[in-house]
Amino acid sequence: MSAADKHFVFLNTIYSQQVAGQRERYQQALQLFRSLYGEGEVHIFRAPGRVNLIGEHTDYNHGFVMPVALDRDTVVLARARADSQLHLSNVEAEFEICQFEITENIPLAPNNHWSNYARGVAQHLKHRLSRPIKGADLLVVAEAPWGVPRGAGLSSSSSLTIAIMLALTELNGWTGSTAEQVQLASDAEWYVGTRGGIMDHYISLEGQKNHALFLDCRPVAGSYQSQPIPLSEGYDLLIINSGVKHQNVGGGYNWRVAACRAGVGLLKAQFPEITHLRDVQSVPWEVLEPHLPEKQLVSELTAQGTDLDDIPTLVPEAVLEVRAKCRHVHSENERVQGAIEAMYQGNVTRLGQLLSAAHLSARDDYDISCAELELLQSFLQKQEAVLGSRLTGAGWGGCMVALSKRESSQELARAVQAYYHEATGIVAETFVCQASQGAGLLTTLTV
Ligand code: NG1
Repeated sequence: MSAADKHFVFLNTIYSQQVAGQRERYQQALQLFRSLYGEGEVHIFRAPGRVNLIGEHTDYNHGFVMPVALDRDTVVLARARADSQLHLSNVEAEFEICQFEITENIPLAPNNHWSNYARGVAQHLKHRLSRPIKGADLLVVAEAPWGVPRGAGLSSSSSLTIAIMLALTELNGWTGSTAEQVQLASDAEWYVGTRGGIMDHYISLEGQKNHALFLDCRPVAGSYQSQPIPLSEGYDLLIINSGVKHQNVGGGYNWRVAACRAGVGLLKAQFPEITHLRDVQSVPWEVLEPHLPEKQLVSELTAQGTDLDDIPTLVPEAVLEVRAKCRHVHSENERVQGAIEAMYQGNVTRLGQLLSAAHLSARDDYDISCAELELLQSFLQKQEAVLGSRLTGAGWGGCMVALSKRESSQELARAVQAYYHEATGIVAETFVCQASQGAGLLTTLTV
């Protein structure tokens, strides 16, 4: 083994395939770091994206999810600075270099600038430190084909947020529990504008090789319960990217968060103690339904006491589909519980059925599908090799996940690509999910 190879032994543990390509990726990044920031010590951090097997839009309702960490990731090279500036570069030229001072109140950069994730992390870390913060020189490495595809429902934003958070917290000697780290990252994404949940940050930190993670998103005594569940032998999770990009900073996502909160507000008349939809999970849906209107105006909901003030883009004249949105959350939590049972029993047929049922609920009740995803779903549902399939992630584009027989996955990938290209003119990226380990500091070396 050469001296250079010794630095990269961690690659064999993390990546199951194309290790030589990964080595080249890391080496090129180190060279670029040196040319941007000069010689010296460099820490390398990595945070994976995720595919969510089942449990969509349940996390911010304190419900159940079942994500898998991917081997597609964001890598951040970092060095502490003597001042409190953050200098941010990216291996991809489209992301412009920028720098800012880390204060308690960092202004958002306009037009959804990519640096906002770093700004969010830096500001919220500053709030947590009782001493002056150290700035950093950072280089972000998340280019295709190794990075998490962006806007594809695979949590590219959270993998970026987590990798930057690990860098800044390590350089500043801040050690938090997993729940505290998750909270910091989640606060950072709220700063950017998504009123999201904690699933993506948790799985990015806690993912395990060859496993999905069942996660209960309700905090108990300041931490979360999770359980790794082995992925079924002989079956693959095939990911198909529709190429239709989505963004959560805006109406679609946040209005659904609002509809769920409205449901909680209305159910409080019968169940005064509840704070999230999860708190009525054990109540049969038939009992809940009569208390939830099909549609209600935001102005009426706020007049009745539901707090929706912090939801970006929500206007008083907006109409929220409260009943259908709550029904999805309630039924999806049941499906996740069914999926755990099916996985433990090795009942892939049942697991597949639950995935397909989750898609219908996401499409009809949560209304987060789109024409391109429906084309993919109708094709996948007809394939003998597919046990079940669904849209994954926030929706409105992004990816499908199909549970497929391993011996047929490659053929299926080619067939779905050909069909989709013929129908839409879009070349869909497809890949088999390699469940990877969670985020961390990989190594420290000198360039
Ligand atoms: P994606 O798919 O990466 O946009 C978003 C939220 C999750 C979760 C899912 C839907 C963030 C950072 N991510 O993920 O928390 O709510 O949608 O299940 O808010």
